[in-house]
Formats: sequence, structure tokens, C-alpha cells
Amino acid sequence: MESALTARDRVGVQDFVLLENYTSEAAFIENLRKRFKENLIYTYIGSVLVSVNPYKDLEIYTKNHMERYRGVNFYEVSPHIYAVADNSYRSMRTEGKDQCILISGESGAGKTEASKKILQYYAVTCPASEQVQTVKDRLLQSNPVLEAFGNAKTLRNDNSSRFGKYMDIQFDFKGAPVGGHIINYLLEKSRVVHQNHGERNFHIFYQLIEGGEEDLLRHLGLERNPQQYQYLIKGNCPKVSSINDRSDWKVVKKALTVIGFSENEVEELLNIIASVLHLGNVQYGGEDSNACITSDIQIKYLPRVTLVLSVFACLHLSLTFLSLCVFHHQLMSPLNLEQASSARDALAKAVYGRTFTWLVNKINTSLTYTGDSSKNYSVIGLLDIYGFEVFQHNSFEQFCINYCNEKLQQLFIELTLKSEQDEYEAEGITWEPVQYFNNKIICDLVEEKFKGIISILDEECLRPGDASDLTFLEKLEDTVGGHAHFVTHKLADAKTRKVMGRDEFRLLHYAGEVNYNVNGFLDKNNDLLFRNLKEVMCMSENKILTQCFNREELSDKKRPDTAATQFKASLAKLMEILMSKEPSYVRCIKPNDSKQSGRFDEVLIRHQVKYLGLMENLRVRRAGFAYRRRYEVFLQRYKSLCPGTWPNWDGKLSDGVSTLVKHLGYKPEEYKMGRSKIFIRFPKTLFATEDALETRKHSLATKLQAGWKGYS
Ligand code: AD9
Ligand code: MG
Repeated sequence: MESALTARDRVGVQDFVLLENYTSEAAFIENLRKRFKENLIYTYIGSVLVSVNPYKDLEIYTKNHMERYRGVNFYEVSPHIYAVADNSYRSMRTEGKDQCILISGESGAGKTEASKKILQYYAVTCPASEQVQTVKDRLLQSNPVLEAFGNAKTLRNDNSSRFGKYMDIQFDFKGAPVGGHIINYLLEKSRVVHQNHGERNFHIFYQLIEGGEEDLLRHLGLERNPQQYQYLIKGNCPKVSSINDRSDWKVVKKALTVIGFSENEVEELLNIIASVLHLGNVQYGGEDSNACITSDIQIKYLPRVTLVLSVFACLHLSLTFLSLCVFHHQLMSPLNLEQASSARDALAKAVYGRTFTWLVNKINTSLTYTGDSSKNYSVIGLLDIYGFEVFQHNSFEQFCINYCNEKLQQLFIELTLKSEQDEYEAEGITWEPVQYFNNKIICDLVEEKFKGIISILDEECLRPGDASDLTFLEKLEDTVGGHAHFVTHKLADAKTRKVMGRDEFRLLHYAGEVNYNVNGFLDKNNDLLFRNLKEVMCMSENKILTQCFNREELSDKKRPDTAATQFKASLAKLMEILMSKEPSYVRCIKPNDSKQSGRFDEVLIRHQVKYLGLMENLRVRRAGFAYRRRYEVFLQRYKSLCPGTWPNWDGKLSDGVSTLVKHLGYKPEEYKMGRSKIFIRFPKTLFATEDALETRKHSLATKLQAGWKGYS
């Protein structure tokens, strides 16, 4: 039998707090590497779970595994995502406090997979009646639907989430999941009309074209070839080897039925998807001064758009003319080619974006808790949001995504430090503060009122006259030019200037430097759709569209908030939601950039360890004490090592633990007794105790075996 010591040598420690040299980044990475090599992708830092994407299917998500983690204390079994799920569940049940599990990490690190594993865990292990089973099924089936419409292949991840998702799972007093609610954050709508090289549009388009039945495609006027559609060929990547669009289509269709979509609703939804593709093929010709839709294309595609959307009104006119209201007179002003193309693209983005929101609302309705009207359920929230992103070309979308990651990092810093501090205080243990980088300074740079980047962007969006992406850049230079985390070509040193365009600004994020190209910032932030296009959409007979575009919006004189301001407000709300719950963390790491199993790219991993703040996290956790355990748990585990506490201890728990550790020879400087927990200063103390336990088990097993042999 392998001794505990050799096993530790081979597979590393399962909790980083047990690392002897806990301040060494090299030791941290070495521990990750050892475990990764052994397919042990999970490791703790205290109660935080660090997960490394294996890029291969591991046999660790079976029903047996789920059972192994059910109701078992965190430290009794090896680290696992199920342990985090179970721990949150038990805290919710025993302490009655709402929980949330925050999953973070860069694009492709495994956040969405982790959130799905957690959901599956609850679906399998929680009690269920027939009604609950329906909720469980719907919760599970919401994933393929939302992924079809909200995920896409990017250069970083073949199944990249292009929207943020926060999902509440609601549990009744018996601990059964009885409902759910999803909040979605800023879908990357620009992908509908444009994709970078090597990337795709949202999965649903390819699924429909590859998997859709002949009759259906005929009805929608679609050809079974993605190359036919302008909106699908921008990235020159119609097929992805890891994706089977045809079988995914079947999964999505079934999921829509399970969630409760009627046949009519599915038909109308697909009409919208098809219409977006047809819209993309509408091309303009004629003089530059005014656009006209090229006649053969017009005949071929525009009627299809009007037909599938059931808009028999003047879509043609609205795509080539702008209607203006001047002195109470309606005037029609022709659009030039560029304006007409962008009106078409704006319509496609608006239709898709609003349909996505409709879809989320529809799923929410089907997940609505139908129990008591008073809220007598508890909640576990799952946050799976787009990870930090750096591409060759970064635009408004990356700016928003990375800002969101800054906010989450800030929350992590505040909550881990705060809760740690609270624990030391509650237990009456002296706290030693740890230095860490607080990224609040970057959050402020982006979101501060009047002076932050979003405010400046809004100001340029609202300013009549010559406002442009470049004047926005100049304003940034004037206002935040002196900020330590902001650089432009003009302000940069000679070396940086070489790698920066004149139309870019650089932010020094907590996770690294990113150059953002300002082209398109104003348009994307304005997110305007001509009024007459909205009017046409309101007239559609497609029931989904009439819910997405309503007349009230037309009479609203107030200019809607810009995209960035809406996003900022939704993030502020999200922070409030998360702060009101007890958090658990899953920190995902991507092992390499080539999506390969078995490759441990040290430089890439070191970078993530740094920006996820894992070393600081570990130092905070170790500030003074490597290990802490509630008295009853500690006693239960080790009581067999001391005749005074074995088999049962009847007295005060703390006295039992004192008796036990004295018997084990703990020196006074090695531990402290808190109010409800024992705090152990050095890992080696605990290792010695664990080894003693192992030896005892081994000798017991040997004796038993010998006994049996003697008996037979
Ligand atoms: V993004 O910010 O949405 O672009 P995620 O969500 O962090 O990103 P995702 O969960 O989609 O990444 O994982 C990327 C791919 O890694 C998956 O499609 C799987 O192929 C692979 N993966 C991730 N986690 C696991 C795992 N636990 N086991 C096996 C995994 N494969
Ligand atoms: Mg994801």
C-alpha cells in the first residue's frame, strides 16, 4: 500500500493551504502540474475550488461520484465540483441562508461546463416528486436552448458564451428544486452580422441549416448550405470539428418541447431566425447618394423576409429611406448605401437580440415557482458569465466583457478578505492583514460618474455635430490621460507605441493589458434602430415580434439608456444580488491555448494564477493558520487516535479536542482554540495527524484480515 507521504509526493496536496512553501508561485504551479498529470483537475484553496480544464472527458461525473459527495464534509473526500455544490446546498438547508456559486476564469477555462455539472448534481441528488421532476427537466433543458442562441465558436472556445448568465435555483423546505429564474447580460449582438476570421455566428443558425428537416427548410426558404448566407460567411468557418450541428439541432428541438414551447411558438421562433439570414442577403445597389435594393436580390430575399416575419407593410421602404418628422410633417429621406446597409444590420441585430431576451423570459415563465405565493423557498444562484478576453482586435464587446470581469474580481477580493477577517474576529483569533492589489481603481476608471470611460462615451454619443469614435478617443486622452491604467498611442512610450494603433486605447486590466480599437464604439453604444423600422416590426403578425417590439416604445419620447450604461446598471444590480448571498467560488484555469488534453502550458497558467489572485487568496487563507476545522468535525475524524476520546466523547467539544491534540503531542505554538473551531498553524502538524490515521486504518485492516484467515 502506498503511504500517505508518497501519495502526496506523486499527486500533490489537495488543498494549497497545505503547501509547505505556500508563498512560492513555483510550488503552487508544481502542485497544479502534478495533479493535472494524474487527471486530478480539482484542488482547494480552503473552500475555494481551483479547476483546470482537462479538455477530455473524465470518468468523474457519474452517479456514483455524485453519491460519494452527497452529505459528506468538504474535507473528507477529494476536491470536486460536486463538493462545492453539496456544500452550498447543505449550508442553504442548515443555515437557511441563500447561496451563490461564482464561477470565473478566462474564455475557455470551463465555467459553463462547471455550471452544468452543478445543475446536474442537484437534478440527480435532490429529492423529487413528479412536479419537481418537470422543474428539474426544464432547468436542465434550458442549457442547450440558451447555448444554441447565445453561444458561438470563437478563437478561444468552440462553445463560447456570448452572454452572461445568472441563474437562481429555488428550493422548497424539503430541499427539492421547485423553480428557477435566469437573468441574462449583454448578448454580443454584433456577431449576428459580423464574425472575425475563424469564428462563427451563433450556433442556432448552423443547427437549423444542417439539421432542419427538408419541409421546414422549404417552408423557411432556406438552402442547406451556410455558405449561401452573408451573415454566416464572414468568419469563413462554417464547420467546426468538435461540433455536430445536426445532432445538436435534435437536442435543441427536444429541449424546446420540454421547456413548454408550443408548436406555433417554435415555428415563429424559427421564422425569425430564417428572416435574419434572408435579411443579411439583402444587398443594395445604385448611386451612392441613395440606396436601392438590387432588383434580383430584392425579388429573391426581401419577400422572404416579409413573408417569414409576416410584415406586409413597407419594409422595403424602411430599409432604404429614413422617415423624419419635421415641423409635424412626415418626410422621407433616402439613405445612402452605407446608411442603408447599417440600417439592415441594425434591424437584424435588434430582431435577434430582442428575440433572445424573449427566449429567456419564456424559459423563466416555464420555471416559475408555483408553490405558495409568499416566498418560502431558498435559493442557490449560479453565475456563469463570459470570461476575460484578449484578441488581436478588441472592440466595444471586449471592453464590456472585461469590465464585467473587473467587477467580479473586485467582489471576490472584498468577499474573501472580508469573510476571512470576520471568521478570525468571530473566533477571537488575531488577524494579520495581507497586501493585495485592489482593482477598484480600474473599475472606477471605467464606471465613475462624469469622469469614467463610460460617461465620456455617453457624452460623445449624445453630443450633436461632429462626434465620432476618434473625438471620443481625444476626450478620453483629455480626461483620463493621466490615469495609471490608461494609455493611448499619443501617451505611450516608444516601445508601447509600436504595438498600438492611433485609433486604440489600452487598459491595464488586473488580468493583463488590452488594446481596444475605438471604431464602432459610438454606434454600438448608441444601439439605435430607425423609428420606421421599429414601426414596421410592431406591425408584424409574428407573435414573438409583437412582444419584442411594442407601440409604447414608439411613443416614449425619452432617449433610451446607452448600451454601456444599461450594462453598468445591470452589473451594479448583479453585485447587489451576489452580496446578499453567501458565496462559494470556482476559479477555472485554461491549461493551454490549443484546446488540447494533457498540455500544461506553464506560462499561460502562471499568468492566470497571477490575475485570478490565487497567491493572494492563499496568503490570506494562510495568514497565520493553514487549517481550521469545527470542533465536532475534527473530533469525529481523529477521535480514534486517542484512548481518551475513543469511541465517544461526552464532554464539551472543545475539551475533547484539547484532550485529543495534547495526546497527539501538538505544541502550544502549533494551534489555537477558537470559539467553535480549532486553528492549526502548520500543514506538517495536520499531515502527521493524517498519517497517524492512515497507519491506524492500515494496521486495523491487517489485523482484521489476519483474524478472518484464522477464523476460516
Ligand atoms: V467562455 O468565457 O463562455 O468563452 P467557458 O465557459 O469558461 O468559456 P467552457 O465551459 O465552454 O468554457 O469550456 C470550454 C470547453 O472545454 C468545453 O466545451 C469542453 O470541451 C472543455 N471542458 C471544460 N471543462 C471540462 C471538464 N470538466 N471536463 C471535460 C471540459 N471537458
Ligand atoms: Mg461559457
